[in-house]
Amino acid sequence: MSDNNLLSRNSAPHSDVEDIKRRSDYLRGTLRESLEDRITGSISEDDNRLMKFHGSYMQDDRDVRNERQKSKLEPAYQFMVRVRAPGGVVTAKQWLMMDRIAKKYANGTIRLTTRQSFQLHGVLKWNMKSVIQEVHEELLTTLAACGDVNRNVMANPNPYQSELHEQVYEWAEKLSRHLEPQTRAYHEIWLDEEKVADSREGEEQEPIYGKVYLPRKFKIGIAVPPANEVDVFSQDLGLIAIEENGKLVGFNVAVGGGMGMTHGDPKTYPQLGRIVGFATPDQVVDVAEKTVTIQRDYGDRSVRKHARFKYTIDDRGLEWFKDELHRRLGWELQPARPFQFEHNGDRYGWVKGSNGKWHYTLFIQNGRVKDEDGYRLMTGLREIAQAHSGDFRLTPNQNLIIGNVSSQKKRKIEQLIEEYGLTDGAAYSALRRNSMACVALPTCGLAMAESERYLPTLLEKIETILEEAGLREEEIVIRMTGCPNGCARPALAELAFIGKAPGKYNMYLGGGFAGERLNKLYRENIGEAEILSELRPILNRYAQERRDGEHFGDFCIRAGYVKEVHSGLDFHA
Ligand code: SRM
Ligand code: SF4
Repeated sequence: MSDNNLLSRNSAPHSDVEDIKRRSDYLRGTLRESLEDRITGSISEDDNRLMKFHGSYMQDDRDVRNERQKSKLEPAYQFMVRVRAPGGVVTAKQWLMMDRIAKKYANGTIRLTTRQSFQLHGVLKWNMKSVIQEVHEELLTTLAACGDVNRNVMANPNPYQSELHEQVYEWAEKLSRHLEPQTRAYHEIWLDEEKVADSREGEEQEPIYGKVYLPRKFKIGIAVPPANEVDVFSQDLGLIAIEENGKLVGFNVAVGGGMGMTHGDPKTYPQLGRIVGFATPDQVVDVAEKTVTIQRDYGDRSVRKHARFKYTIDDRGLEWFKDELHRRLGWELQPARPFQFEHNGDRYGWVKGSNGKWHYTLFIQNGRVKDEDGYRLMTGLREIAQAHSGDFRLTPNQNLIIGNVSSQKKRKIEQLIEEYGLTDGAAYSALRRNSMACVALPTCGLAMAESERYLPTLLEKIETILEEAGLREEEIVIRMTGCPNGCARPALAELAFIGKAPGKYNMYLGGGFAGERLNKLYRENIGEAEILSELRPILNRYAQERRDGEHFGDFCIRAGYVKEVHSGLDFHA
């Protein structure tokens, strides 16, 4: 489809970002010039939009913003760099590279994200090129880690079903490669490739995306039942692996999930993906490509808040989508196959995979890898990476698996885990083991409240209530974000806090334990004291009245605290 046709479908005036993309010459803009400008640590706003496609955001340290303003200094500009790893799988050598560049160019910490990628914070403009080159040398990339394209493809790390995981991971990689932007801009700007004159336009130069790329970000995740760590229903395109006798036979296809919303704007809402059928493995790349092109052609290019695929589907209907998909494919999806999810959290400690290798899942509080007094996590992981011949897997819950450890190496890894006191979370409450918090302050420009820096403190206080109620070992999924964009997928948690203002949160209850149901607003704009006084009686009642095996989210609905929500259209109702 030509870009002109594409815009005629979106007859409303398109957003500024669409113009920036169109004028950018396939993501080049004036990024090269902006990076070379030594007068400021920042880049222009237009280039910042394009920078996202290259895997980075310009930020400023919000902790020192006011102080610098008073001293008439420009904000402390710095860049966040996101490194993609399909399915979260990296080699020990790649881990060591991330560790090295985090210390050399960033703030000395590594952030494991909720989509199984790495993030570095605090990189200065002058060091951006070196960072990206060093990432590239180890065969990883920042390209398309952000921006209006397909993002990091998630896949269930599932160590105990190692053979199935291998097969699923292969498809995550294939999808990731197939949907990568084709522009050479990344190679020219960061890797010093010569620009070769290219007269090809639109579909020829970017066969899937065209000149203006997608209306908005696009996300794919693959789950392997009974585990739903990737929160498959939060993805624009969710794939549910179906196996027979340990072999992958295909995927149920779910479309139109997403978490983001804006406080006070009921036209925005989190939504669950809906299953539209089943595809065999060799069909799945085609299904993904056609789904992406449907969103490319029909997604809203005028209002970015309304531009995600979930709104395209909700506005036009699921039947419309299925017809359009089948028309583009030239064949029809088969009926969906049965499956059952049991949880969306990680399983910690050692497990032996079906391939005979060992895997150890470590608890990493909110995904932040750093050295602290008394807990040298970053050094410990560096030592492990130096001794380890298997892989590392970033989990969708911000944790880390030391994967594919041979029986011979297991003792050595165990020794290092012990030496550095690295934890599998067993010493923590089950609530903390099932917790996630987004980055928020001080780096995230959109944060309204603390998240990563605050959740551990709040958890301590909730843990006291849990102890009293005898619920310390009760698995409850809790998530916090600093704003309603939903980066820690809070709308799927049994208990969630979404930032509203400094120290104030909206409190949500009733999400499904396996990520199959949205939660619902319970209390608005409350601070810590109210959070605790609201939560105490609910947890106490849960301890006394819960049925055998009843999860907290289910109980909150049965006990009448909130209504059950199976569609984003009812989220605000
Ligand atoms: Fe996110 C924007 C961090 C996963 C929904 N997200 C941001 C930015 C880049 C802020 C910005 O635009 O200026 C945050 C950078 C903070 C920082 O300082 O590092 C940010 N998002 C993150 C990460 C690092 C959170 C984490 O703690 O791990 C996650 C990186 C994922 C990755 O590796 O690719 C992250 N973001 C998510 C998820 C969860 C997921 O994808 O599974 C969501 C909800 C799912 C979804 O997309 O619907 C999510 N992020 C958003 C949104 C809302 C999008 C929307 O539909 O409205 C924004 C804001 C935007 O795009 O305008 C956003
Ligand atoms: Fe920032 Fe909001 Fe995402 Fe948290 S949820 S990282 S505050 S955009």
